[in-house]
Amino acid sequence: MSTPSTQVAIIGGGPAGLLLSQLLHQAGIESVVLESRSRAYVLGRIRAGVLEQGSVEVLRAAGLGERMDREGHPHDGAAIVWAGRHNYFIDCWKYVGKRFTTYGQTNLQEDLFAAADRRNAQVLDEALEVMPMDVTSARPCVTFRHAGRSQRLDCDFIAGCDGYHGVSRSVMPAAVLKVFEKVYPFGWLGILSETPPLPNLTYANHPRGFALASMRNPMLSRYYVQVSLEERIEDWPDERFWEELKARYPEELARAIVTGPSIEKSIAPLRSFVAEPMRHGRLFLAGDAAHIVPPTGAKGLNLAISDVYYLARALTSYYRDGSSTYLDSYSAMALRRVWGAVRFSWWLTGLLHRFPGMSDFEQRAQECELDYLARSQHAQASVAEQYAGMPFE
Ligand code: FAS
Ligand code: PHB
Repeated sequence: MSTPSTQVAIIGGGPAGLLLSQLLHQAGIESVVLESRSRAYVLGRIRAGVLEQGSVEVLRAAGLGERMDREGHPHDGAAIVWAGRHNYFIDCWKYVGKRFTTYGQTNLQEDLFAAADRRNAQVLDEALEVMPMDVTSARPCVTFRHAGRSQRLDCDFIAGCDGYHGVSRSVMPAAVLKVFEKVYPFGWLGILSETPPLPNLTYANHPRGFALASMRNPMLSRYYVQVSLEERIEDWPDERFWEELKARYPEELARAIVTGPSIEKSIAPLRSFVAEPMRHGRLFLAGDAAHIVPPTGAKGLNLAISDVYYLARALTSYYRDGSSTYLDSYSAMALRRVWGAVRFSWWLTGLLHRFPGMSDFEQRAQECELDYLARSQHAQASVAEQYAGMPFE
């Protein structure tokens, strides 16, 4: 039997991998997605909730807008409360004429799977021991085990969409790959509850720690509180979570928080991570395989979407016009946007969280910066344009 081949082998069936497969299909380019987990496992991960306007436009153009437009909720901006009294609004609509949409990553993943099924896409679940090979040659391939058999997939290009713990980065030589990393001394304890959310996404800076009120739909709320890395889920019964969350919001907002049983509860560590370059030969990294941001700026999923938008455009230009211009500029172009989001997420995390060992002076300085943001239209415009998402190149 001849070795199966495709034009683009995609490692990872999360949002980056499946969206890339969808965009390539629209351009008439064949791909095969190799995902190590089951579909149920991928759908069971509760993650992002905010889509920038640029991401919404990419998803609509990819034919993924129908349910998102029906069930997603547009927002002019997000609120920040601090020192128990102020309320400052990151007004994206006022300053940059853009809205963001709250729409859970789980819903997007379901939509991506449904679109893949409609087009009979080649998505191999539970593909194990996936390994990109010969990525600097003209005929790379991917080896893997599936259905008990060792297999090889020949291809023109490999897209490493396999997330932070994936395999793709590992085939880049140490002399080529440079990583930048910062680990934060706290995590986010997040819950989902079938309760009506607050009207606005609301970030809280409080001496007890950061908190965030978000939503998935009018009857599904998503809340987070900053916790130390030593915390364990079993030490956080719902009652303790709700009490701590309310303690971090001003009285009138705390009273408005509707509590209820959690249907999901998890602790996520926070890190900033960037791998450069995002290309090695015919291997291209996209999404969390290349970068991780603390979720404070709601950038992780949006960066995965912008990477994939750039990579799909580059591959389309190569196959349609025979041009390698976008392929050759992919890494530098994607990294410009990545570093902009990484810096903004780092800055907003520093502004809103209580760092262990932080002095009263530093807490006051944080609150002073928030007071400045609340007073300065110029500062507000800068935060709004970064939160809304910078334009694609
Ligand atoms: P993903 O990690 O989603 O997908 C990679 C896929 O590759 C996975 O399905 C994995 O199973 C598969 N894979 C891994 N190794 C493989 C291998 N060797 N072979 C084959 N397949 C392999 N972002 C936000 O914007 N807001 C948030 O609130 C937010 N919360 C988050 C909470 C958590 C706990 C985590 C981990 C991330 C969160 N993120 C958030 C970021 C998240 O949404 C990512 O940015 C997004 O999932 C990126 O998508 P992918 O790049 O596709 O990576
Ligand atoms: C979420 O809804 O999960 C969410 C919203 C905003 C963030 C992070 C997470 O900054």
